[in-house]
Amino acid sequence: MKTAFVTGATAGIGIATVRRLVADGWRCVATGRRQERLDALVAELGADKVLPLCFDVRDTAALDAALASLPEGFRDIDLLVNNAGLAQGLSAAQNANLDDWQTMIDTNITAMVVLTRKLLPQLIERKGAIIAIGSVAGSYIYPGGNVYAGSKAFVNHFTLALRADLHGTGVRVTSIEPGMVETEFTLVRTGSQEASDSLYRGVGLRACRRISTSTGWN
Ligand code: NDP
Ligand code: 8X3
Repeated sequence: MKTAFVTGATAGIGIATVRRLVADGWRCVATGRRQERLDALVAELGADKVLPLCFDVRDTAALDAALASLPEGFRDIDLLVNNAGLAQGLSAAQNANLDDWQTMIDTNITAMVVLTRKLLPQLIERKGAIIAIGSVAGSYIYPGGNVYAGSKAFVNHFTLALRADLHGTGVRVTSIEPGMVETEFTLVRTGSQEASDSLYRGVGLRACRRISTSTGWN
């Protein structure tokens, strides 16, 4: 049985990814800051299938401790899903809150590259795979998207850079750039359930700009 490491598995795209992977026969390390959500996921899918790791991805010391705590059976990672991420605010750049910008850069960029670097040696050894969740916002910009859009452009570009560096190692690298998906994303971004409900109301189509795959993905 193969093992995936999925960040941001307490909600939205991450929790759906864990459910799908487990249904397809994978074991998953599921991460996030909300312990009760991780506990519920373990109760739902089974402790033999899901290993919860509760930590903030921006905290490198906590990440190191979490990785060191992985038990036999969840220690050998075949697939890294870099999903944890967020947007904060929708202000134009000239009015934006710098703390919001820093939070997005720390979470969407820095934490992702740190975790990826730490898992790369074993992913290479196991000829594993990396999937990064970018966004259409990384290519198609809207007012107020500024640093969020820039961080997602980084995700997409970093994925292409990884593919170049890892060519010949057997590691497969993919980015997925979803369009609007109804999750907790807009609630987190705006702090308003009403804003979230109104954005997603009536949205029937779910767009995905590109799924880029390296040779050999199937
Ligand atoms: P959600 O808000 O529903 O889920 C975000 C997940 O990221 C949660 O599990 C959250 O866990 C985790 N997370 C956020 N910050 C941290 C942190 N500092 N440390 C640990 N975990 C963190 O949003 P989505 O499912 O929509 O977002 C998932 C990814 O998809 C993001 O990268 C987002 O940019 C991307 N995306 C989303 C789209 C959408 O329309 N929804 C479209 C395109 C891309 P917790 O709060 O428990 O820590
Ligand atoms: C999230 C999609 O369009 O709300 O990446 O920025 S969008």
